[in-house]
Amino acid sequence: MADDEIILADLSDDELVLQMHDDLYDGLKEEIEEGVNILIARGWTPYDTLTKALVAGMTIVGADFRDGILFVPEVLLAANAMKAGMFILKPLLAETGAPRMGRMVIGTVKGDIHDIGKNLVAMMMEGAGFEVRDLGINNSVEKYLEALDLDKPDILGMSALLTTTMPYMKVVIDTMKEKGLRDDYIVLVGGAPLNEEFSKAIGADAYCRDAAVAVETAKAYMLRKHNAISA
Ligand code: B1M
Repeated sequence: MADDEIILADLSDDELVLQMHDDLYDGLKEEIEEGVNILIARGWTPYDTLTKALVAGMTIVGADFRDGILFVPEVLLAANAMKAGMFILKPLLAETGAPRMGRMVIGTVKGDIHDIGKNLVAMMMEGAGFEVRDLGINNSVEKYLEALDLDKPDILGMSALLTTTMPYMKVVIDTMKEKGLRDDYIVLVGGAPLNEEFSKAIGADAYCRDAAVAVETAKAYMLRKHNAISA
């Protein structure tokens, strides 16, 4: 063992979280897995582990990617490490015993391969009691419509991380309108470049800033839907 090797288990919580930010930055998958396991063993909630260790680390990666300090290969490694950590947390987030809330179909739009945020939303929605079908990335309007027809979800969720792909959400919503389907579904949208104004302009029901907001928004809409049915 090298003298300067860091033993993750010897670090305090704060030191470990900072070290995990560094490890995520360096794309160190095994270290991220170990860090997640240590935090969970120390009694951290899956949600805190996810947001404070992983999502916060990814924010640093995002800033340096934007500033040209990191490039696609490095960001891919970071994304892989992040996914490995999320993989450990997924069953823990789903184990909340929450009552069945409703059904959601979610996917990243055509031309866009970013899926970490969308995966996180899917995980948190499952944890909150929603049945989720994840369509993955690069979804055409036809794929969304096919899933709506097949699954009859309450909610359609769309994710876009690029300014060039976010307009595709409007293509999907406009096609739903043309086919007379729009009002049959709650349409929630999210992704870093979106905002409330954009969501209104394209005719979505709501913009969700993050996964926690997506869960709260979905719950609120489901409550409204149930109240409307029973009224
Ligand atoms: Co890309 N990328 N990327 N990238 N990438 C961004 C988005 C970018 C902002 C980086 C930057 O320049 N700062 C920039 C977009 C600029 C723009 O459009 N204005 C960018 C670019 C340019 C690109 C490429 C074009 C780079 C290139 O090839 N030259 C290319 C595009 C590929 C394509 O899609 N066609 C590309 C590729 C990649 C990688 C493959 C290397 C990798 C993706 C790996 C993967 O996802 N499997 C990647 C990554 C990792 C990023 C950053 C660094 C991180 C994204 C992420 O995972 N964040 C990103 C920088 C950034 O966002 N700051 C960047 C963590 C995640 C938890 O947050 O995704 O925002 P986020 O999700 C949040 C909320 O947004 C919300 O909840 C989530 C959880 O809280 N949310 C939803 C998201 N979807 C939702 C759906 C909902 C509700 C809420 O439905 C109801």
